[in-house]
Amino acid sequence: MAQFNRYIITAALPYANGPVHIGHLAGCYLPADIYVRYLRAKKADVKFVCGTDEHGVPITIKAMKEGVTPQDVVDKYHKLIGDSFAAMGISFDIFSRTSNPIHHQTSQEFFLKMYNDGLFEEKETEQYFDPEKNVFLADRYIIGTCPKCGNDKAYGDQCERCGSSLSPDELINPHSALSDAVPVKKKTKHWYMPLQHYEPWLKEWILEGHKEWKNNVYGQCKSWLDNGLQSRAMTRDSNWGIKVPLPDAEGKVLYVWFDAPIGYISATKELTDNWEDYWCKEDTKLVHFIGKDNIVFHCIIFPAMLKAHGGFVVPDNVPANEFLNIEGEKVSTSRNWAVWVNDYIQDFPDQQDVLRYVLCSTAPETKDNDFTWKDFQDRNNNELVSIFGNFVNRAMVLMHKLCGGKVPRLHESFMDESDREMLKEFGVAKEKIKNSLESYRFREALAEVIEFSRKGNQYLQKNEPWILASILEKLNNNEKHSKYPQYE
Ligand code: B3M
Ligand code: ZN
Repeated sequence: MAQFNRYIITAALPYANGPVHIGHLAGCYLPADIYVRYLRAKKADVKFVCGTDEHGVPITIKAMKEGVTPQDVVDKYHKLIGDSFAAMGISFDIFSRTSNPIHHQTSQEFFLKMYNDGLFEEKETEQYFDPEKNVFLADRYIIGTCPKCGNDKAYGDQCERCGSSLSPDELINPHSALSDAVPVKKKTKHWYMPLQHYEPWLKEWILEGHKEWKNNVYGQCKSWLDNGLQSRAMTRDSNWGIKVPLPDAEGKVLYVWFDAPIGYISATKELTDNWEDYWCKEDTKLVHFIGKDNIVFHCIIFPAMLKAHGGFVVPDNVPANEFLNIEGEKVSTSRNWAVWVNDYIQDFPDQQDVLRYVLCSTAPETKDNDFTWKDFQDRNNNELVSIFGNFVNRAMVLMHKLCGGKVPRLHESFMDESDREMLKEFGVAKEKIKNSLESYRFREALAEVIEFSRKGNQYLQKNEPWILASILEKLNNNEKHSKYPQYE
């Protein structure tokens, strides 16, 4: 096992086109935050980076729907999302944004290095084009009737009513979402990354070298690699994004999945001058926390980019979670079926820990899981308050009554069998919690905390130190605890 001397922990950059919901928290941000807090508690050298992903089609679609500029959209949601995370105690060292100049520069340099090393293929293909607006259309911008279910508002990549994935050719009556014009095909040039060249390395690195990755992550990687990788365009036709830094590239921007993960590097640059320690030294542990829909980008495409560019570490782990459903149904932005974090904070101010507790204990770590308000209530009342809260509260109150508010020194001579047993349990629980956290099993770690609290409550119940506390209180009304062994 490699020895790591510092950590760079990333959490997926949310698109700045809408608020975040509790599924995002449970899937990615909360586990990342717990892991980072654990590392900080161990006094590890760690940087925790995130920020908003402000390019790509999702942003421009949102702007179009709302009749505002993409810049308006990203400004609004960068603030809203950042505030939500801050209110929920997600303790990033930096929450940056991919519209920052330092990110544009970092991404362009990354692209240029790969370009100059001859790592792209230049290819001309036919793409859909809006003859009225004079722009190329991403598949999402083409609307028509779904051949499967008849929905007349299906997108060129997917029908949101029946869930079929589509290509623009399959749509009946295709038209541009920008102008209603019928799209035509037009030639356009792009820069492709031949991912197949990195296949042998990826197979060796992941399939042989990282068998410890979570089953859902390893399985997806294996299926991508078994199916064979292909060249993938790393540029797009758009006027929103990071300009392709080449002379003959008017109207071309970097593919959002090319620039967004580089955002982790740019954010680290923005955070600290010694950013290279975190990205280029072999004894750094890089961990990407993400949701399952981002696996291929973080396990295959971005590592291939890092490898191609050279000089960077690659992730040691990518602990992706599955999805959290709400009351038995999949989250849907279009149907507004979600618990939005900003709404929760408004409705339950000062109740962040309850939500953190519930989301951690029901996190979709190995399969999709369900969030219900009934379960939220039960877990709060029956676990967080009555077991953990009760234990901590009793311990604190007793410490104040019996030990003058200080953690007492251990006096071997006052200990009986049950004390020794409890101390042993404490050591065992600590070891278990540590192991669970280090293998990204946060539910298991939390369950162990509750189990230990349960035992702690039983121990207190049996020993009834509050009886002693009340006797002492009566005896020492004025004279402070002087007859009782003093603790330092
Ligand atoms: N913005 C997708 C998402 O929010 C994308 C993640 C980027 S991580 C580099 O799910
Ligand atoms: Zn359909």
